[in-house]
Amino acid sequence: MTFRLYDCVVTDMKLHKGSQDAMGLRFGIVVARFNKFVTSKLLSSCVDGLTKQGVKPDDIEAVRVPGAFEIPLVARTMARTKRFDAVICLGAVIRGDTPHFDYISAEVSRGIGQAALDVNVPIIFGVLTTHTMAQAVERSDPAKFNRGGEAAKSAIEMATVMRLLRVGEEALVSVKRERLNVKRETSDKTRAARKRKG
Ligand code: INI
Repeated sequence: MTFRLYDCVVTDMKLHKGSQDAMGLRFGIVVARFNKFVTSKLLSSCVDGLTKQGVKPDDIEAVRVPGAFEIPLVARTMARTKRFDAVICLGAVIRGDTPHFDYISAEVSRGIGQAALDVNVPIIFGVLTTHTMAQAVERSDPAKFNRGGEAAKSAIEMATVMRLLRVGEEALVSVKRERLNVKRETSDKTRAARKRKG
């Protein structure tokens, strides 16, 4: 029996899934300057996470933007170049006394999700949304929650899963092409046979 799952492909009970082997993969990073004390830690642990898994520093490109609100546009633009296997978004939105937090966090999460769907490239949501600065600091700390390192892992897994699915897609296209050719050959033969019969 052969069937497919969306995070992997299962064939005769052999499980193929996304891996952490990142050799040869290319990554784009968009990082917000706002709350730089936090986002710079997210950036360094994200880059560490990628290089530890075999990504060459030359295969990583980072772009700094003013704040989280600006992340989706730049992430989408980077993804559209098709130069990256995944794009990672890093930022820190921290709740204050006004509703500003709600507008920014809603827009950045919606925008990142929409960009990934539009462009068909994994775009990873490594944006912290916290009630306090202390929570943001904890989550960016590589010795604690290490959200930057986690974003790197998610990006590698999604990049390898998408490669698997693309190979599957290409195989499907070539099967369809083959079937079409067989159909054409069959109808050519039938036409030739009819012609011979008169
Ligand atoms: N940007 C952030 O990345 N985090 C925040 O906590 C934040 N707050 O709280 O205001 C923030 N604001 C800036 C915003 O993202 C835009 O850069 C700005 O509004 C210009 O468009």
